[in-house]
Amino acid sequence: MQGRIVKGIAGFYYVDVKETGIVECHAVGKFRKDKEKPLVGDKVELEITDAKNLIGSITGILPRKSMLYRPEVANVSQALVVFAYSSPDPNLGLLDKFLIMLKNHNIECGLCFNKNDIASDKIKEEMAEAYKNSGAKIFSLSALNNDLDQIREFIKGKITVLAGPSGVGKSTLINNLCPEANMETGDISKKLARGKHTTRHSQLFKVDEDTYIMDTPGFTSFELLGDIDKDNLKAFYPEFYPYEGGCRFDPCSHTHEPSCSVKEAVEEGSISRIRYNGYLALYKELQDRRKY
Ligand SMILES: Nc1nc2c(ncn2[C@@H]2O[C@H](COP(=O)(O)OP(=O)(O)OP(=O)(O)O)[C@@H](O)[C@H]2O)c(=O)[nH]1
Ligand SMILES: [Mg+2]
Ligand SMILES: [Zn+2]
Repeated sequence: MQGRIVKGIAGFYYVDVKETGIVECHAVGKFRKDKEKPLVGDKVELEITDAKNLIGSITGILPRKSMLYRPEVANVSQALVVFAYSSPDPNLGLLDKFLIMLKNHNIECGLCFNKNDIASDKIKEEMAEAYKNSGAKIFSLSALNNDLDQIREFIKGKITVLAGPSGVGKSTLINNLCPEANMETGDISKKLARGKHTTRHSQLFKVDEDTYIMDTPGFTSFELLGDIDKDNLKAFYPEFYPYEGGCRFDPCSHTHEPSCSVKEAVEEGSISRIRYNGYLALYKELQDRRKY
């Protein structure tokens, strides 16, 4: 029998099995010995030991297709980066870092701007314009609405991890996609007062057969740029690709060099100035990063 681990707490794993529903499992000793640990997202072999109470044990882990370490989760196929148009205002430096980090892990990305019910047309247009060539599929919505067909389409048949800062509406979105999730949501000021995010551990929620979505408190900003170097930062900006090779200098960092085709494209309006300024800021951050 096979299933998908949707949650792991204190040595117990909760495995979603098509035929029976959730089975509570204890990983058997062999995993400890092999230094191999079942993870949320893993597809596993299991045996049911107590059919009445749906208790079983995991006997094997199927090969992983992908692996994320913070949060620790297996087989994520794509991410949905969630930011709000306002309340909280989007921190675009952080947003770009999420896109870069996910691309660096070879994870396909959607970018969801939430709270469009309280957003001005100006900010909606600005964000659509800035991110249209960023490589991410863009969504604009209100997680409070039930009109989430585009998102359902995007996540169908996949494991999607939600990433984004506190208070943008990730748990609200999950609750609407999957009412059984019943995630705690909340006012950001109350959360800040408590010094905690509402979401505390990683868990997969089933939206449909083979379709799971994961909320995570995981990603923190300081580790987001990890092993990325200032000289390969430009590779994370698909907007620049058509202009690569057109600069006077080769290589060109597109920051200060004369006759730079990327800078010219920004002047002409073919590359978003918001994205380009973000690139300059991150480039500087990487340049100034302390070397160990
Ligand atoms: N106006 C408006 N408010 C929203 C929308 N989506 C969520 N909210 C509100 O924003 C607040 C934060 O939402 P959560 O879903 O808890 O945010 P979160 O991203 O899960 O936050 P953490 O768990 O702290 O990371 C709640 O008060 C929600 O009701 C939306 O589309 N429009
Ligand atoms: Mg949450
Ligand atoms: Zn250049």
